[in-house]
Amino acid sequence: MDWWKDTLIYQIYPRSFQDSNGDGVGDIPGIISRLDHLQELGVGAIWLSPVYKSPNADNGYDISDYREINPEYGTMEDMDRLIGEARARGIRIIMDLVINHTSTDHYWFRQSRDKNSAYADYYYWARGGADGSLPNNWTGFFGEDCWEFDPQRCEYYLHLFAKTQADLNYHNPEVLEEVKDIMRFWLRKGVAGFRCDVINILWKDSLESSPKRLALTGSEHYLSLEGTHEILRELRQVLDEYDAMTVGETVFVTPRQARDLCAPERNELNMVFSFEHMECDQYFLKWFKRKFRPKAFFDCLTKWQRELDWNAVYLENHDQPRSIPRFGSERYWKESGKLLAVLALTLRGTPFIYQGQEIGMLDFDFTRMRQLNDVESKNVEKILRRFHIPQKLRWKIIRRASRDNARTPFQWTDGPNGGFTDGRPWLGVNHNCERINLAQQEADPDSIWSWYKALSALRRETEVLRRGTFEPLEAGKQVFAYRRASGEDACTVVLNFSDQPAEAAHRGAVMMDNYGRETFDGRMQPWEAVILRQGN
Ligand code: TEU
Ligand code: CA
Repeated sequence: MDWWKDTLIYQIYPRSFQDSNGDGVGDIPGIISRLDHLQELGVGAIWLSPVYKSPNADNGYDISDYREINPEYGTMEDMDRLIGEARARGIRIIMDLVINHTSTDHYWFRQSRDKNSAYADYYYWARGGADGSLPNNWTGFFGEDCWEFDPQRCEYYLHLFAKTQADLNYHNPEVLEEVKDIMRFWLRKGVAGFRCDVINILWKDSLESSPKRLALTGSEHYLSLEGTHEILRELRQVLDEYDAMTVGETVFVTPRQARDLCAPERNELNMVFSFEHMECDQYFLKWFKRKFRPKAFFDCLTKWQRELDWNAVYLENHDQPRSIPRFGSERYWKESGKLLAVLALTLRGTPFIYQGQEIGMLDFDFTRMRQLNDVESKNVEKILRRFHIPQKLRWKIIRRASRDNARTPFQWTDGPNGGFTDGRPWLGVNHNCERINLAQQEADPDSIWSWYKALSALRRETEVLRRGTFEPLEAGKQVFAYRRASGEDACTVVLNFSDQPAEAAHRGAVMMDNYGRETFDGRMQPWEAVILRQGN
């Protein structure tokens, strides 16, 4: 029960983790060959970004068959072997469940193009206006119209993401039954649960136009509605047959909505990925970056820590730029990488580490749009062009916020392509792999990797760091301090988010300090992070 509360979860983006056959694309045999790396880190579960059959318009988030493995990644035998090999190392597998939409290549969608087929109502189909207008005025997540005309059916279908990601219609009860079958299929194979993609937007209450004219027009018709809660409670029954866990990716949730989605007594999700702390460096949309303000970040984290009893804790994933240049400092790469590790592993909740975070990987070093792959970045660049934004500014915007920042291949060695592939990588390897790579950090007891290992071990051995309460102590311009307590036991964490030294009011015996300090008198170096036994 609640095994996921004591576990460190590691996210793998399979395309970029490890290639095993020289085709430049990461694959399942590649993952198997690196399981020892994860075991050393003390990972208890892997969240695998989608490996299902997919035409890859959105790198697997557009699924064309939920019961098949994308041949680029391997076979179902490889997948079964991965589950077994991971289990042998005490590592569970969590699959990505993408059920808001399917690829338009999916059999259901192809059938759905025929109004008389059994699949006719699997998606949201609607007629446009007589004047040639779209069925409604909603806008999509990837910056384009969210309706596409299908010449065969002579109607439009709804797609809140890319054109080839058609939204499933949960008003049709058969869709939910299909999803339950898919879940059983994977649970029977021995997976431990699911990360549920954009799970709080499943239920659309109507397709009416919206009077709001902001970005995401129409979202009041699908964000965290009661219909979604009902679906989640039904899915929970399947999950309970297998004691499985779920973490929901929930866009635009407030703490209150998050609580309704994951309060244990409501039997929906176990935890959610919320986004608010990822928005401290933007105005309204992620494309409009502002300077990172540590204080706003601390306050936001504190709010979420207090309002939810338990939640997923993350600083990186495949949709977000890397955390060091964003919340830390490239100048103090190692120090701030270690500080962010402390933050991620000592807040209350289940920590999710994204591949490469444990060696301090940085954003891509591309110089041209052509080097990018992500559908979202390409769409947005097109829009910026349409608005006559000059090339230099377009590039600046894309470069800072593109999802490809975190999708460059894992840097294993300082060799060709960072040891990721013998062939031509599907997305460029960062040239800094000469400096930032696992092999080098394995040999260095003072590396970010060694620090992650030590922290992970400390967390495993220290109950209060896993299960203790969270009490905020200080959230200033640069210092963030909090206490974790449980019965007689307590730890205090003090973090200096700055290139400048700081003074903190906390004292205590040092458990870990990224400057190797053994006693702590409150004076802090740039990006110093310290965990104190007891303390206040
Ligand atoms: O992401 C949902 C989502 O809304 C954002 O995180 C999105 O990726 C983007 O950053 C908005 O600017 C999930 C997946 O994590 C993402 O990779 C998929 O592309 C998306 O759903 C569609 O399945
Ligand atoms: Ca491969």
